[in-house]
Amino acid sequence: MTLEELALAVQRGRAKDVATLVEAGLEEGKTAQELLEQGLLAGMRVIGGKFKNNEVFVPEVLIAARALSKGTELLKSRLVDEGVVSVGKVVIGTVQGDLHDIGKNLVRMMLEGAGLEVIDLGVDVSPEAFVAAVREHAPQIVAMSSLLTTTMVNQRLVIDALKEAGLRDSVKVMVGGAPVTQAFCEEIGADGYTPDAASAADMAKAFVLAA
Ligand code: B12
Repeated sequence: MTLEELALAVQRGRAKDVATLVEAGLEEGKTAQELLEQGLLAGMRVIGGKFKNNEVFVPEVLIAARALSKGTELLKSRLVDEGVVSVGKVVIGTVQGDLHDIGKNLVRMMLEGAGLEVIDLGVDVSPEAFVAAVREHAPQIVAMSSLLTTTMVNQRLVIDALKEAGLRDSVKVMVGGAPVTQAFCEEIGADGYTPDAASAADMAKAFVLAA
C-alpha cells in the first residue's frame, strides 16, 4: 500500500478500503504515526480545503470523516504505544436546549483532522457539564455550537460558569453555529469565532500553539 492510496481512500470516503490499507500498512512495517499523518490526515486536509472553497459539501465531508474515523480507530492503541501525543485537547458540545449537531460534528472532525484530541459532549450540554469536562480533561479549548437564536445565549452561561469555577483563564473559548457572529463572540467574552469548520480547526491549532 502507499500513503497516497490511503489519503485518496479517505477523500473518497471508502471506509472499508481505509481499514484494509491501514492494516496492510501496519503489516508492511509503516508506523501508526506515518499512516495517520501522511495518509488519513493528509486526505482529510484535502477535503477540508475543498469544503472551505465550496468544491465539496457536507455529505462528502461526513463520509470522508467516517472513513477517517475507521482508520483512526484501528490505529488508536498503536498511537498510544508509539507515544504520539495529540497537539492539543478540545472539549466540544452543542449548548443546552439545542439538539442540532451536524455543524458541531463537522467541526469535531476537522479538529480531529488537524491532529487535536476532541472530547465530544454531544448535544443539549449544560454549563455544569462543560465545567465538569474542563475539570476532568484539562483541555486548551472549549468549543460551543448553537443553531438557535434562543440557545445561543446559553454560550454566555457556559462562560459565566467557567468563570465561577475559576477555570475561565485555563481555556480559550470558541463559539460558532449559524446565528453566531463575531460581534456576539466579543459581546459574551469568548476568545474566537469562525463561520465554518475548516477555519475553526485553523484557529484551534493557532490557540494550541500559542498556549
Ligand atoms: C437539520 C436541522 C434540524 C434538525 C437537526 C438534526 C441534527 N442532528 O443536527 C432537526 C430536525 C432535529 C431540527 C430541529 C429544530 N430546528 Co432546525 N434546522 C436544521 C437545518 C435545516 C440545518 C442545520 C444544519 O445542520 N446546517 C448545516 C451545518 C453544517 O451548518 P452549521 O450547523 O451552521 O455549522 C457550520 C458553522 O456554523 C460552523 N460551526 C458550527 N458549530 C460551530 C462551533 C464552533 C466552535 C465553530 C468555531 C464553528 C461552528 O461550522 C459548521 C460547518 O461549516 C436549519 C436550517 C438551515 N438551513 O440552516 C434549521 C434551523 C437551524 N432549525 C430551526 C428551528 C426553529 C428548529 C426547531 C425549533 C424546529 C421546531 N419547531 O421543532 C427544532 C429545535 C430542536 C432543538 N431543540 O434543537 C431554525 C432556527 C431559527 C432560529 N433563528 O433560531 C432553522 C434556522 C430553520 C429555520 N429557518 O427556521 N433542525
